Amino acid sequence: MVKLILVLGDQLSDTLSALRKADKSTDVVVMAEVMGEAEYVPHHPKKIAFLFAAMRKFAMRLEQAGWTVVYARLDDPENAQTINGELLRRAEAFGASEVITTRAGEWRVIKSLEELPLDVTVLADDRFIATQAEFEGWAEGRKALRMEYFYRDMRRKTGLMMDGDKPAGGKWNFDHDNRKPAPGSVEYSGPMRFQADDVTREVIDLVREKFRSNFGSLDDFWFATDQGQARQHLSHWIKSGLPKFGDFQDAMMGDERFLYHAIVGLYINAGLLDPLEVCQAVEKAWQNGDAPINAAEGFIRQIIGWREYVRGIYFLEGSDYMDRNALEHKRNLPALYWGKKTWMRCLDKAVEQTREEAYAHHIQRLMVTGNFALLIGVEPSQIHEWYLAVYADAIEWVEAPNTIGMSQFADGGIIASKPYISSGNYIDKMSDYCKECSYKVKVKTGPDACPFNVLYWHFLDRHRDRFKGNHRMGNMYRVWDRMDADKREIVLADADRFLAKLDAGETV
Ligand code: FAD
Ligand code: DLZ
Ligand code: SF4
Repeated sequence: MVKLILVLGDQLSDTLSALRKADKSTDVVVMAEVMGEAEYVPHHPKKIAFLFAAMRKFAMRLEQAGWTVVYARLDDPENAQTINGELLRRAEAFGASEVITTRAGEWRVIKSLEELPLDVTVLADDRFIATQAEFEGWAEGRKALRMEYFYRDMRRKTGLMMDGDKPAGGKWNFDHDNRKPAPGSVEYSGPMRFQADDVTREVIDLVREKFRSNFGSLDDFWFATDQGQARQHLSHWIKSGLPKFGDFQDAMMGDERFLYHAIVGLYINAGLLDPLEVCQAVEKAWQNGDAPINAAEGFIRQIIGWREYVRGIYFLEGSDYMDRNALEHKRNLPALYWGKKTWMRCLDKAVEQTREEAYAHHIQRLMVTGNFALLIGVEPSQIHEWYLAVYADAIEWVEAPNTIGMSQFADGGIIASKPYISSGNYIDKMSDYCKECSYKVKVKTGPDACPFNVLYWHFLDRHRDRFKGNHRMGNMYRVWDRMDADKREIVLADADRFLAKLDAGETV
């Protein structure tokens, strides 16, 4: 009997468990570009174009390898426009009643597949270092789920940068050598850019036509769209970007959108690159003396540490995770996130590059757009949907823990031991944004003051009951409490005025 093998848009890996389980000679691979997936949040057109082009090329690759693939293009008149609708249509056409798939990376899709009146077998997604059972075993009984300890287990498991049972270089973590402020100039020419081929051009035209009102530019599309290109991009970055990756991992520059970042998240998350393969290539560069230990260790930690850890949390915490709102924040997401003018240069630059590239690096996400949303108290589900929509690497299993947990503290502290908030001082230290900003970062109150400076205290003041006992925040409260009472009043009044202007839709 024919079985349908469902391959989703972020499952473009030759080694996918569903494909391993299938019989090439009898089974049919089902892939579908559907409005249901393209519209549930208003994805950035570059993200949609990337996924559709990569899906089309992966389907061709499977066909060349001898698979029977039925592929629905978005504009096929017969397209049912949902994953389930497409499976039902193909089940009828092939007289099939069984579906094999690899577990989706979003609860929404997992739950929807459960509703199908077909016999659906869901296999584990083993394109990760840790199994879910391993993560749950690690998490069980722990008071705090801190990434650093989980990461050490993943180092031991993979043997990456290990000398026997000891970490290479005698330390697990070389972050002490990282986190340098923005450099004067960047020596790396940035990610490898690919000319759109025929498949990609056709997809771009389609996306331009169907998603013209979505936030985001489709101009100058340069992403890799197949495994071969993604590997070329990786080699290019390892040779030229990796050596300084660690040093400037946290730096931000107005005119350098990529600095030394790898821009591999979208490729790994879609399945074009394997996380272990990526880490092994980085380890090799370090072994050959082509990259320093702080760069190699820092990078590998992001992949086998953070990436694996947030995935574990997403599935451990369950499908209600996206609704968490521990700080009871209710403000609507300001229009500046969708490109409305702002005088705050850090936000203006982060949003501008997001619109143009469907990319911003971690510190821009955490300490600019995330920090601001947290300080002003945006409802977490709204900022979560924004991140899910606007970044090419955003799939919910990785985006939601980063947003709901790490960035917005909406899970009450499962991921972060304290909220990631800062005044303008941190942004000034790590970036070149403030020099040309209309606001003055050194000014603490009044109309010229950097808004982050007053919003920071406003946040601490309104959440005092929750955070005053947090030992990592004691210092902040001591500084606030020592401030002159009149000054405190002025700070809070300035912050309230700023929030009122924001809510009234004025340009801030
Ligand atoms: P690099 O800085 O070069 O890092 C290398 C790789 O490490 C990344 O590609 C990624 O695979 C991994 N990595 C690094 N940090 C994290 C992290 N915190 N969690 C998981 N993996 C990590 N990452 C996503 O892949 N998809 C998302 O939707 C996403 N949303 C985020 C939302 C917020 C609010 C924040 C603060 C972070 C988010 N991240 C997300 C994590 C991180 O910002 C991106 O992985 C990174 O910016 C991708 O760019 P890069 O490939 O150049 O990464
Ligand atoms: C993000 C996305 C988009 C925009 N479009 C599709 C699509 O048309 N077909 C598809 O199979 N997947 C798409 N995806 C990815 C899914 O929405 C979802 O994030 C993942 O399948 C979860 O594993
Ligand atoms: Fe951002 Fe404040 Fe710096 Fe302006 S002064 S760029 S608002 S941190």
